[in-house]
Amino acid sequence: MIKCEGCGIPLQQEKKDELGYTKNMGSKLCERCFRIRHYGDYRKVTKNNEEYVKILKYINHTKDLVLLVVDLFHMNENFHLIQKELKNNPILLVLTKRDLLPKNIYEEKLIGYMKQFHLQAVDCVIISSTKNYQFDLLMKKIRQYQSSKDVYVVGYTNAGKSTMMNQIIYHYSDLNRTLTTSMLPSTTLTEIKVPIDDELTLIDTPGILEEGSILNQIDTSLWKRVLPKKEIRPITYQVKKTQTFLITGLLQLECQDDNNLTFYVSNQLLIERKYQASSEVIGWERHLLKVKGNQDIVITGLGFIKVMKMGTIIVDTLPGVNVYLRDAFI
Ligand SMILES: Nc1nc2c(ncn2[C@@H]2O[C@H](COP(=O)(O)OP(=O)(O)OP(=O)(O)O)[C@@H](O)[C@H]2O)c(=O)[nH]1
Ligand SMILES: [Mg+2]
Repeated sequence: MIKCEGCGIPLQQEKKDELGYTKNMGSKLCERCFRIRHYGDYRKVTKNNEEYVKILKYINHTKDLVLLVVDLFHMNENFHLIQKELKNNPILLVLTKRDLLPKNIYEEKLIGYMKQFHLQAVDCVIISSTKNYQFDLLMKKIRQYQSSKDVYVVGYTNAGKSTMMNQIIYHYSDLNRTLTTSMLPSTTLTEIKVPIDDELTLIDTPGILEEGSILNQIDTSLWKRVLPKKEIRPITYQVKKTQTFLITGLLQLECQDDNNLTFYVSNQLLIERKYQASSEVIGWERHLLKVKGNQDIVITGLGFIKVMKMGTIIVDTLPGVNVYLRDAFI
């Protein structure tokens, strides 16, 4: 069986509308990967997490080292599934997309933040694939902790697993291939084994789906503005009495007390301030939040807003989007 080099799906020539279709079996890529790479033409694939559980169970049985890749900006804090299924594997935590967070943040603080999840990781490393940051350290740690040749790469969809693997392929192997990456969920479709050298084979996996992300509710044309590509410039507002902040089409936030808010969202989004209370938006969902202070309001897929003081905040956003409070990350 010949597999697509980009996403791992078996190639086929019979069914044009199904995954794996290629006009030419000599080509190394399926049509979907070809179109993502050359035209930025995203074809969404809907996968379910049952398939993913099967993969995790298999990985658990191997007892091999797992690189758990976590996106520092869109951190999904639900690690239950991974913790439950990967009890037998040593886990090396890889916090990626460091380039998106402001430079002046202490990395020890980010690593310390992860402790609350009790992931029992053997170690942790912070990287940026787009800036090729700390890859020598990552490779050193992989070689230090690997228990066999095989090392699995797991995490949520869009975390940056395949992009990280491409950097490793480019800088640490003699291979001339790249995995398909994109801002769309479920880019990688099956496990992809990549022999880096005689001692190391990395195995990329499809990402676990993220429920409650705002990205699931908006058109892919808007994704480019919602997903930051470069370092986020946080924007801070001093709030006196009730004020409302608007990000058109995505979010409305009413702060009812004197407070200090810092928005960590893509700088391609415009934040408007109004010196008045908000009114409910038809068709949106309203979240009433009692903030203790020094907490973040996370809007999954969009970013987070750090709230310094105690107070009441109302968030209106698209239905089905996960909105929650956490201890301040930064
Ligand atoms: N700024 C920044 N973007 C990154 C980095 N790593 C990955 N990305 C972007 O994140 C998006 C997702 O990357 P992928 O490598 O396709 O993610 P994945 O984890 O393989 O996703 P699935 O295959 O769907 O599970 C792409 O738009 C990448 O360009 C990074 O270090 N910094
Ligand atoms: Mg991938």
